[in-house]
Amino acid sequence: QNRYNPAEIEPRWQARWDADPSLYAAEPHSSGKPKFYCLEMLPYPSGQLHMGHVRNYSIGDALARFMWMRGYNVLHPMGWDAFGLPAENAALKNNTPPREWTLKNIEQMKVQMRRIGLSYDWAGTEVATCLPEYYRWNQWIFLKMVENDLAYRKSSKVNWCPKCATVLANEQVIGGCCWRHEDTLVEQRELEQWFLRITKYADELLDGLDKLPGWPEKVRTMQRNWIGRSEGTHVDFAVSESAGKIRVFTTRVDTIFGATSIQLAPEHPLVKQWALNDAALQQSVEEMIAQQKIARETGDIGNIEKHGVSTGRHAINPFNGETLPIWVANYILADYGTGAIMSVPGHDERDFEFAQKYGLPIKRVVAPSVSGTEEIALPYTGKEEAVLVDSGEWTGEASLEAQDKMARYAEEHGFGQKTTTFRLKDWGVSRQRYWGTPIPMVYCINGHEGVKPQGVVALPESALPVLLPEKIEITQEGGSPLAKVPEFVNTTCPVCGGPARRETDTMDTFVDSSWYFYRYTDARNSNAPFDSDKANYWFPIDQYIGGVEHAILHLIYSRFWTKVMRDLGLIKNAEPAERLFTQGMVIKDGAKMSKSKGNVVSPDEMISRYGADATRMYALFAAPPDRDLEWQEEGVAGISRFLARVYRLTSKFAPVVRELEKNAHGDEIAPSALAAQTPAGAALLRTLHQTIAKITEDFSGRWHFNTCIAAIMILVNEISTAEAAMDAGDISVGTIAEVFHKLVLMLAPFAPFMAAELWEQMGGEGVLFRQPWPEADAELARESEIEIPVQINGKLANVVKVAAESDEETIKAAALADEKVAARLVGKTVVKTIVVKGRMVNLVVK
Ligand code: ANZ
Ligand code: ZN
Repeated sequence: QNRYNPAEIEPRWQARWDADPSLYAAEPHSSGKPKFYCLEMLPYPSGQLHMGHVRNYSIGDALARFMWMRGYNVLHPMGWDAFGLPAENAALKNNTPPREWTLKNIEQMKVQMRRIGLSYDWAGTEVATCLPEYYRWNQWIFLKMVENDLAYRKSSKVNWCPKCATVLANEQVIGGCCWRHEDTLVEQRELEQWFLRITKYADELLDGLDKLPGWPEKVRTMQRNWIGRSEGTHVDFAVSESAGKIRVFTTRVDTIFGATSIQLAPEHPLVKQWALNDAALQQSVEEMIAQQKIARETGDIGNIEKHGVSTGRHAINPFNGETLPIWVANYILADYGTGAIMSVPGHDERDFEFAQKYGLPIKRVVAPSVSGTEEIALPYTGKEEAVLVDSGEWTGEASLEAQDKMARYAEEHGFGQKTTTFRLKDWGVSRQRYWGTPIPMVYCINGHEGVKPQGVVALPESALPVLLPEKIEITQEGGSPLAKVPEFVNTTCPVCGGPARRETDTMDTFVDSSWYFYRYTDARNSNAPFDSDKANYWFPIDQYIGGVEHAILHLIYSRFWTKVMRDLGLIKNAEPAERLFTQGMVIKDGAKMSKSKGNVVSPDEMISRYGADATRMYALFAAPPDRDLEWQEEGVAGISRFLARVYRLTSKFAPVVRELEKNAHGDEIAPSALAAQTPAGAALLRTLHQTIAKITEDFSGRWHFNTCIAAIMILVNEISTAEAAMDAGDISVGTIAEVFHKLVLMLAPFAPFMAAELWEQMGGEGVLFRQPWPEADAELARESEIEIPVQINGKLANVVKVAAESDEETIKAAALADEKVAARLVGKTVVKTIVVKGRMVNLVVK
């Protein structure tokens, strides 16, 4: 009857937990306890959990349970990132409506999550972003953004995947192809789109990263690069052949005497104008735009083969009056800086390559010293140590200082000024898809004076939610499916009552995930996205856990959304999450698990074979959580055997513990007094308290759950060894009770089903997961003997054991008495003995 049978234990406990919706519910913020908001990234409801989910959620679950046991008021929510393309694809394939398909998948995955025993407050928090109860607040916030000039419309080039028939964000373009269709080249299209003005927050988004020490450095670096703040100078060059001028952006105005041409992006407005009556130019420019368009649109121009064409026009360098030819070049990006540069081949790699190819002059204007005659190969790109040469009145100035002075000079003379440029662009949120949040705007046929842009009218709040129509035909061909639903499209203008058309694009699904964690704090609110008091109590998130693949977009959009909501007065915090943890991938046979590689291990199968406890414990044990985890079924089997051992031992002694508990009338069992211990009992208690100390520290520090579990294994080994002594009455009943009690408490975050079962068998009162976490007793944990390395002339000779409290003399005596040490000392004289108490002995000999 002491046989471990997870197939019996786990469903039984799951049913009991399901029957009590308050089990994992957060307490109201008046509870007086410190709060802990433990958040895992919400999944897309594909229908099946994968091992990456299991790992992510096992980490969060262990942490949430630990924090409950540490006395925190824990918010541990879960929801569904439920809009998106796969639902439409499924509709095409199986003829199931997206809503039905999505909700069915959610139910399926919820069953899986319950089976794993995850401690979510389903009743209080569950959110599915595809339901109007949620997406109406996307619309509501969108309207606030329109009101505050944070959402606007503009015509722009978009990445277009012909297979998805939709616009892709730049990050969804990988190597020029669609992220979902690795074999499909992305095209460019010009469309009217809605944009969110994330660039307004560029500085704050960047500077805020310095104040997030709880985020991994690599994530912060990725975000810094993504925002890409660049300090430089604008300089205006007059065009010789016309009245116009060309503004360039440069970070090296100090090199301006070395400019030998001006280079324009092929999309530059002047190029368009000149190409109108220059067929040859038109032709070359079109080719340039077509050829490297993807690399150029995504800014990925580092390695493209450089091409250019002369416009036959010229510009005047305002610093020295020199005349420079104006070219068009494919390595100049249209939407970075001003889309125009001064080309300095002597000091810039890309310009050098270009100048060599087209025979443009290459000049040296900075050098490591004033003499400027060093045989330093061009392009020379140094600047900290560089000095200007051949630069008129600026010759001899240090580069960095010259940048300042020359920018000021340009400003004084009205042809330039210091400026800051960002790589970050405004967030295009329009998608030509059905399964997303309708954008709450209409286009009125009456122009509406004063409404800008003309005829674009925001719906009033009272018109929300704009519901997605249920009856819809999804077809392969492109364009917005909603545009083909007249009942949806045709509406009346809220301003004049005249006929109007609804916006038929829907919002990017990154909108949904930008603020879902605020909704969790008040998920059933039907009057507001959430109550500010509740959000202010729970925020910032204490620990956010998820995949590093979300390091850039999701996390930047979430940070942006937080700042917008703060400025709208909805919340007080400036950042969503205090700490972020990115777990490693789950791999099999050395590769990421994926259907295409055929190396997917299904969580359900593992659970059926070994139980949920063994599966999740393995996911935590097999690697440190931030590293990749190589899934090995033998490893799960090993954990399952380990759990079986724990089960057998604990069950066996449970009646003893229970009896004692009964006699103690619910009082705590008397703490173990060392004096009353036999050596066997003392040794067991020592390991127990060392284990408690180690796990408590690992939980609060770096989450090395793998070493936590290893420590529990050592403890269980020790218990096994002591089994005979326990049987023989050589270890007191009180000690036995303490050991098993605390063992089960420590197992609770990792193997909750088995821990709950054993807790009950031992007669434990109340809910296991609300019991106080055991405290390590330093006195009990202290080793009675310690090992001291003995060195002779700095080289290790042997390790000796001494009583933990030994003084220097005793340690020295023990070292000299050691056989190996003594043997090495034969015929030598000890001239000096250095004893570092509790650490080591060094004998200096001649
Ligand atoms: C002249 C120069 C001389 C430059 C030199 C660099 C070194 P970051 O740091 O990335 O901001 N540039 C400016 N706009 C560009 C565009 N739209 N497409 C391609 N290149 C562009 O780089 C700024 C530098 O990148 C600018 O400074 C400009 O080249 C180039 F020795 O101006 B530099
Ligand atoms: Zn109108």
